[in-house]
Amino acid sequence: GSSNSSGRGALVVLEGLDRSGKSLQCARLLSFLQGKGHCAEGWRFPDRGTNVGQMISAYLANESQLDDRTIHLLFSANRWEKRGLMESKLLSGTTLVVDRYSYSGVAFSAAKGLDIEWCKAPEVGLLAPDLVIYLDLQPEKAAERGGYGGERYERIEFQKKVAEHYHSLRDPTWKVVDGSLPMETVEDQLRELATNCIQECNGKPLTNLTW
Ligand code: Z5A
Ligand code: MG
Repeated sequence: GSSNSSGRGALVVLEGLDRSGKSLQCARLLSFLQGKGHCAEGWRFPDRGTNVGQMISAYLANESQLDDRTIHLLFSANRWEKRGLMESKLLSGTTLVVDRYSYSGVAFSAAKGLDIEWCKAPEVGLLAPDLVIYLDLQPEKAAERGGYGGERYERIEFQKKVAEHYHSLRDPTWKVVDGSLPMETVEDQLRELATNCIQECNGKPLTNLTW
């Protein structure tokens, strides 16, 4: 798309349980923004394209075993290795629509029983999102959608624990959208949230996650 008239791009993050509709809505939001002439890219974490990402991918597919803290730090390292590129894209005016971020990192590892403060620590200093959209969906309803695949965390009992941890991470700046609504309704809400965010973050400096 064309470059934004002035200022930096927005860091927009979608979070939510498995099957809550993140990937679908990221793709739809991205094409909406590009259609409106915004310079925007779709990103996702884990980014399976790097060496670290390939280790994560093998772990998720149950092709390798890693200690809980080790895989936690790899997920974090996968964001750190992309931090510089994210920053330069944002500063040059590109809006990033990101499918999962640090909140997934903390919620999933804490659901395994790791101390939540320990889980947050390696995320400190990564770029802070301008907007976090949480697609809220009951784990039972999520499980009804298309069925889980064979990846490591795709079990309902585990997803319930993840939901509890997401809940404790929520702060008043998060925009919670009912993920059980029809796709088009969710899509409309995301369009409005993202459009407002892009306008508002114009002129605001980029900040880091502090927790
Ligand atoms: N993980 C971690 O542990 N630590 C980290 O730091 C990070 C991630 C970043 C892989 O992530 C795993 O990594 C994930 C968290 C962990 N583990 N789990 N479980 P991933 O992003 O690669 O996971 P994914 O499998 O690609 O995506 P997903 O989360 O499972 O799904 P989604 O993207 O939220 O949903 P979707 O694919 O858009 O939609 C799912 C289905 O629902 C699909 O058939 C849609 O057509 C349907 N759908 C979507 N919206 C609706 C509505 N509104 N109504 C009805 N049906 C709908
Ligand atoms: Mg997805």
